[in-house]
Amino acid sequence: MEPMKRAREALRAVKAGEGIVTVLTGAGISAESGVPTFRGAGGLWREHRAQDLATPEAFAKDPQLVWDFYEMRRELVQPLEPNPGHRALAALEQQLGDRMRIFTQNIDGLHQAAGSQHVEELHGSLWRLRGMDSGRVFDDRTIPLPRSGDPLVPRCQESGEMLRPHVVWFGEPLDSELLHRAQLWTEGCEVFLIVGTSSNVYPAAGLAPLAANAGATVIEVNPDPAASGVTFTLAGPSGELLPKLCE
Ligand code: BJW
Repeated sequence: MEPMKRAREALRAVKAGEGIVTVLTGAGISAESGVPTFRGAGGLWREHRAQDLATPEAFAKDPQLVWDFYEMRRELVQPLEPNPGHRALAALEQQLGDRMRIFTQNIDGLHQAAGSQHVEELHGSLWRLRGMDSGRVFDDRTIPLPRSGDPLVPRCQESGEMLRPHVVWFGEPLDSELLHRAQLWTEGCEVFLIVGTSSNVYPAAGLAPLAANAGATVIEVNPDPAASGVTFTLAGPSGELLPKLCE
């Protein structure tokens, strides 16, 4: 039987029962919305050096350069819409309710824009900022960012502290409680769906093998599959394949 049919059957069995579906998404799910990926053709890390832009050392050395990079991405993403892949996952959640979680490596907010309610952002959000001293998190969807005091780098209007993007850079730990939740949902699921990630970046890349070791059916959706521990590979764009898988 073809992988799509078998993957659909695995998902249908969960819908009919009481099992859990855990989803891990990466940049590829947003590619058809127009968000650039990191590593493929046209990827951000092809044009920009990650160590100059997505590390705490880079921000300490040149906060303006790093902020310019994130401003550019906020401007790029703001007008974009979720695609049928995001929407298919939101529709699946309508059927499964609390029995489904999306853990996304993406910072673009497109799962939430598609209507998904249970989304956990492993690498943070383009739409939040964090105080360098207090660690306080600010929501901000306005572009350009409010700037006071220093005209180049945003600061908190109350405390004056410098603000940074609320994202996880290389060498920084993920929120430990969030990562723990991701691991629990991964170990406890019947179906683990991994979509649009090159599985290069840890600890997220360790989740699919964790699911497989715990006995889950692992379904990968990616035109260039890369995960390990996969049961069914659906090779193709998620905007086309997720609606077929989830309907
Ligand atoms: C489609 C498609 C379509 C295209 N449909 N698909 C163990 C082993 C080795 C290294 C490490 C390890 N553990 C930790 C590390 C170090 C490091 C790491 O993993 N390095 C590797 C690169 C070697 N990890 C970290 O540093 C992490 N922190 C950490 O481990 O801390 C430990 C610590 C503990 C205590 C104290 C201190 C530290 C943090 C990693 C943070 C990653 N951050 C970024 C930037 C976030 C903010 C931003 O966006 O600017 O996250 S990097 C970037 O990569 C971004 C992404 O979320 C992440 C993953 O990328 P993703 O989503 O997989 O995208 P791509 O482009 O790689 O792939 C796209 C895929 O889509 C491809 O497969 C395409 O085929 C596919 N695709 N079109 C479906 N239409």
